[in-house]
Amino acid sequence: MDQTEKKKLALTACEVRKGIIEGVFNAESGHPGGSLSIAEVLTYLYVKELRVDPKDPKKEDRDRFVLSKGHAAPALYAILAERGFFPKEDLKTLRKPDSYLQGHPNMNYVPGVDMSTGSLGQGISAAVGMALASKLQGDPFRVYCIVGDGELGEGQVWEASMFAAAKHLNTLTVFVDNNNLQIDGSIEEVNSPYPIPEKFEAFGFNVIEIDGHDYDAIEAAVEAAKRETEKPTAVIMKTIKGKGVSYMEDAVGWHGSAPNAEQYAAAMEELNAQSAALGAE
Ligand SMILES: Cc1ncc(C[n+]2csc(CCOP(=O)(O)OP(=O)(O)O)c2C)c(N)n1
Ligand SMILES: [Mg+2]
Repeated sequence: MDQTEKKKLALTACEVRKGIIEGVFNAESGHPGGSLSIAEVLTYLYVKELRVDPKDPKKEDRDRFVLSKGHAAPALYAILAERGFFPKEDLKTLRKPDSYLQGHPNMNYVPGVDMSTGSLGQGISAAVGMALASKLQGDPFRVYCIVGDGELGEGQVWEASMFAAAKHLNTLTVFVDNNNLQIDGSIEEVNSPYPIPEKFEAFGFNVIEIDGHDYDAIEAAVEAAKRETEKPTAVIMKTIKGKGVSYMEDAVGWHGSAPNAEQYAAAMEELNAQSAALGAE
């Protein structure tokens, strides 16, 4: 990927991060940490890869995306707004009683959302069903799904994975956001899913390990998954929870709490500085 393209993606990821902070600050609640850790992969998918049309969000042969870790909705809303599915201004209505942008994504109200999620473990099962539907129709679309590393503690993830491999669902790519933290501690302390790559391999997946903040690595993984003809692909992404807002990085306390006014100002200042360093006006 050339430097100009990388810069463009990085600028978009900065906008996604600002959208996340804007949302949770105005809501006075929500999940900034696990939203910030997936800004790069979401940006890559929605800017470069997914065949989706904001003017026709339910187009039948569109690629599907399922945010299985549904609490990271602020990140999904921010990239959907960037991509033109709805106005960016609406990000400030996150979690307000009359808003369509609730704390977890609802496919019935939010343009661009393919699956309602929030109960961990269920999204990947829906994604597997979509990939099976695609296969039965001769593979007209691909399916992408993001699961959390804490979410791997849900047995349903492994039932879905076993089935995906058994049915040779090669159009399915599952990204694991391995930020090493879950709701109230490190994933090792709470209920360790390690070693993650070996588990997906044992379940019959094509497994790729990457730095989840590196666009070249994300691109290479997505392309390798598209070349795979037999197996579903699991991309295990090493990431930093809270990435981009220094005081939130790798800090478990920012899983599910909102910044106050002072913290909000500091976060926006930092993100604006990142955009400026990339050459934004
Ligand atoms: C079935 C279910 N159990 C519990 C929760 C509450 N919960 C929300 S987020 C979370 C931790 C998830 O950790 P992880 O998957 O690592 O997410 P990330 O670090 O990416 O935020 C939990 C337990 C839930 N949403 N669904
Ligand atoms: Mg996690």
